[in-house]
Amino acid sequence: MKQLLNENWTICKKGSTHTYSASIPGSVIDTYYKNSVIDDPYFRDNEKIAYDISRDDFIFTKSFVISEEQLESDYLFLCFEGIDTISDIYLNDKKIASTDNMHRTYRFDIRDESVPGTNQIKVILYSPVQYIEKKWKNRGYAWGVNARDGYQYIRKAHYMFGWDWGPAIPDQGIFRDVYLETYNKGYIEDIYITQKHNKDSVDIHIRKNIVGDHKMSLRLDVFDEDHVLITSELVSDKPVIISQPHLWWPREYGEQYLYTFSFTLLHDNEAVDSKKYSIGLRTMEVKREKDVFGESFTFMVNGIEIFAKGANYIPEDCILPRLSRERTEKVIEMAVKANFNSIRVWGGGIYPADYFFDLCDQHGLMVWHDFMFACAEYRLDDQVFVDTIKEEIKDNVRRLRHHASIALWCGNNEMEWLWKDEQTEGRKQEQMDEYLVLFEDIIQKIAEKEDPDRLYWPASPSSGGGFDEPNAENRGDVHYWDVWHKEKPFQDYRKYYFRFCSEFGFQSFPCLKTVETFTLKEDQNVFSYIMESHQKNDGANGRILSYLSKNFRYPNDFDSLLYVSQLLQAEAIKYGVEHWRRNRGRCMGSIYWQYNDCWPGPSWSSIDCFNRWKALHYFAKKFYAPTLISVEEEGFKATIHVSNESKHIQKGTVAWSLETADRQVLDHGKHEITVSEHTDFPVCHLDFQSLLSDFESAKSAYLKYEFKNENNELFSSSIIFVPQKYFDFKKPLINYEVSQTDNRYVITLRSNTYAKYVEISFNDFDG
Ligand code: BMA
Repeated sequence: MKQLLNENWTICKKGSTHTYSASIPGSVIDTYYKNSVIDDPYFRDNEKIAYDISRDDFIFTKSFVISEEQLESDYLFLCFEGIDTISDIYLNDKKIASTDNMHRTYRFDIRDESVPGTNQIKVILYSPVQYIEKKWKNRGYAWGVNARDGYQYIRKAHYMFGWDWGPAIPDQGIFRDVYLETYNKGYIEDIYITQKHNKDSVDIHIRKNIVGDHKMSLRLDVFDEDHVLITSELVSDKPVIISQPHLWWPREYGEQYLYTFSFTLLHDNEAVDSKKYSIGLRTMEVKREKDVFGESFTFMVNGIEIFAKGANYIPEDCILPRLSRERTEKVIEMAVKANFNSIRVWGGGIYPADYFFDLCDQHGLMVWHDFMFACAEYRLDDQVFVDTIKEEIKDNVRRLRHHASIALWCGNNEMEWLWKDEQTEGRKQEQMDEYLVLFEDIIQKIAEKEDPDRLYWPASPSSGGGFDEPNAENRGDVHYWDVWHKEKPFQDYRKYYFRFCSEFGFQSFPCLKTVETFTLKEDQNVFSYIMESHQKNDGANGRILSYLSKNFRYPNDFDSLLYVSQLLQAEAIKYGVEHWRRNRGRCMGSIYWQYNDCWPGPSWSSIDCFNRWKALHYFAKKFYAPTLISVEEEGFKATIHVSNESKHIQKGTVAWSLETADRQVLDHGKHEITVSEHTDFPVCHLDFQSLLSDFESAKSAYLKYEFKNENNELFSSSIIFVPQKYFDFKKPLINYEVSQTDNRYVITLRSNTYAKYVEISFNDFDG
C-alpha cells in the first residue's frame, strides 16, 4: 500500500522563524516566487538573487498520521523519489538518513522511529553552493566546463550550476513524490522482463526479486490493448509465451502496440502486492558492422534499420516543481509533429520522470539515454561518491529498463572525447585511468548486469571506448561543432558523412514575445547587458550577427533581427540534415543540438521554453518528414533527391522549375519515379550553368521542386543560387483566407511573387 505524503509541507530557512507552506514537488525558489519573496528568477538578471538564495540551508517539515494498522504491518517504509540534494532526514527528531544524490530513489525502513498517531518528517537541505565551494577548496581542481567550479563533486544535475544555454539556479527541494509504503507478508522488490523473439511468438523471461517467506508466488496476467486477457500464469523459470505478438515499432515504422503486464504477489492465494508495466514487444539493437566506410552505427528495431531523426533533450525548467506530465506531453507531441523518431536525453540534466518514457513508448520515439555525467572530470578517490554513483545507476536502470523506447544507455556526454582534446592535454595518466574505471568498468558492469539486453555505449561521442578516436567520422557517433563553435560556415556540414551525428547545432534568439518576458523595452538590443546576461555562450550574440552578415542583409529592427537569426539557424540545420539523409545507409542518425530550453534566452533550441516553435522546428517538420525532396546544389548544378524513410514504396512525379522572382519560367522538367522503402533516390542532375552564369541572372532565379506521390501528398521546397542577402526578392503581396472546419481554422496564403520566409503569428495566443 502506498500513501502519498505530498501535501501540507512547510519550508523554512535554517535559523529563521518564518515558514511558508508548500507541497511536493516543492522547492525553495518555487516557494519564494509563489510567496512573492523574490521576483521571477528568469526576469532580467534576477538569476543572481536566485543563486545567492542557495547559499542557505532550508528545512522542509511535514506532520502526518500513522495508524495502528500501518504500524503493525510487517514492512513500513518512507520513500523519496527525488531529494535535491544534500540532506539529513529526521523522523520524530531522530535522524534516519542522509542523502547526497538527487538522481537516486531512497527508501527507509521506519518501523523503529515511527509512532501511532502524529509523526513528523524533517528534511534539512544543505546549501549546494557551499557544498561545492568547500569541495573545490579541499579537493582541488578537477577539469570541467561552463558551470560553477566544483559542480562535478555533487550528484546534482550539472546544468543547475549554469550551462552554455541556462542560468545557474541550484535550487533545493524535494522534486518527486514522498510516500509511505506498507506491506504484509512480503512485497515485490524488483522485476526484470526480457524478451526472446521467435518466428511467431515471443518468450518472456522474468527475473524477480521478492521479499517475504517461501509461501510467496507471483502471478502474471498479460492483457492486450483491448484489455483482453491473453495469458495468466504463475511466474517460474519457464518463459511465458506470447504467440502471434503485435510488435512495437518506432513511429512511422508500425504501431506502438503496448501490452499490460500485471503482476500480483500471492501469499497463500491472498494478493499482498502488485506491479503493472506497459510492455512493447520488439528487438532493439545497434548494428555495428564493418563496411567500406568504416563501421556502421544504426538503430535496428525488429530487424529493420532505421534512420534516427531527432534532437537533444534538456530539462524543461530550472525550477523542478514546474515540471509536469502535461507539460512534457506537449513537448513530446511537438517532437512528433516535427517527425522525430528519436530523442537523446543529454547527460548534464536529470533522469526524466517515468511519464517521459511512457510518452516515448506511446509515441514511438527511440531514446538515446545518457547517464547523468557531462563535460567534467570525476575523481574516484572518495569511496562514498563512487558508491552513490553505483546506486544511482542501479536505481535508474531498474526504474526504466522495461520501456520499449530506450535504445541504449550511454555512459556520459563528451568525456572520452575531451580527454583527447587539447584542453585536457598534459593531464595525468591517473586521471585518464579513472575515467576508464568509472565509465568502462564500474558503470558499464552495472548497466550490463541490470539490463543485459541493451547496448551500453561508453560515451557520446565514442567509437566504442578506450580513447580510440572517440569522435571519428567513420565509426560510432559524432559531435560536430566546427560549425558554430569554430565559426566554420554551415556549408561545411556537407564535407562530412558521419555514421550517426548525435550533436551539431546553431544558435538563434527566441521570438519577441518570449524576449519580452525577461526584458524591459530598454533591454531590447542584442548587445544590452540583459540580452547578454541571458546569452550563456561567450560572445554568441556577436557570432549570430557574424553568421548573419554572411547570409542575410542587416535586419531593420530588433524584432526582425530575432526572426532572421531563426531563419539562419533553420537553414543551417536543414543543410546538414538533408545532406545526411541523402547519404542514408552511410549516415543513419541526425540528432541536432538542442530540442528545447529550460528558460527564456538565446540557444540552439528549436522550441523555446514556452514551447513556441522557432523557424527551425517548422523546418524540421519538413526535413524529418518520412518523405523528403531535397537538392544538392554545387555552383549552378543541382541534383534532386527523394529520400524515403517510410515503409512504403513511393511512386509519383517530381516536377521542378527554374523561375525568376516574378515567376517567369526559365526551364522546367518532370520525372516519374519509384523510390523503394528506406532508401534515398537521386532523381536527376540539372545544369543551369548557361542560364545563370552572369550574376544578374543568378541573383534573381530560384529553383522550385516538388514531389507528388500517388496519394496526392505534396512535398516541396526551393533553393536559390546566391546568398539570401544578394537575392533579388520582390516585395510580395500576400493575400490570406481563413476558413473554419469542425475543430480547426485553415489559413490559406497566396503570394504574387516568390516569398521565401513567411511567418504567421498571433498577438494573443500561440498557434
Ligand atoms: C555540447 C553539449 C552541451 C553544450 C552544447 C553547446 O557539447 O553536450 O554540453 O551545451 O554542446 O555548446
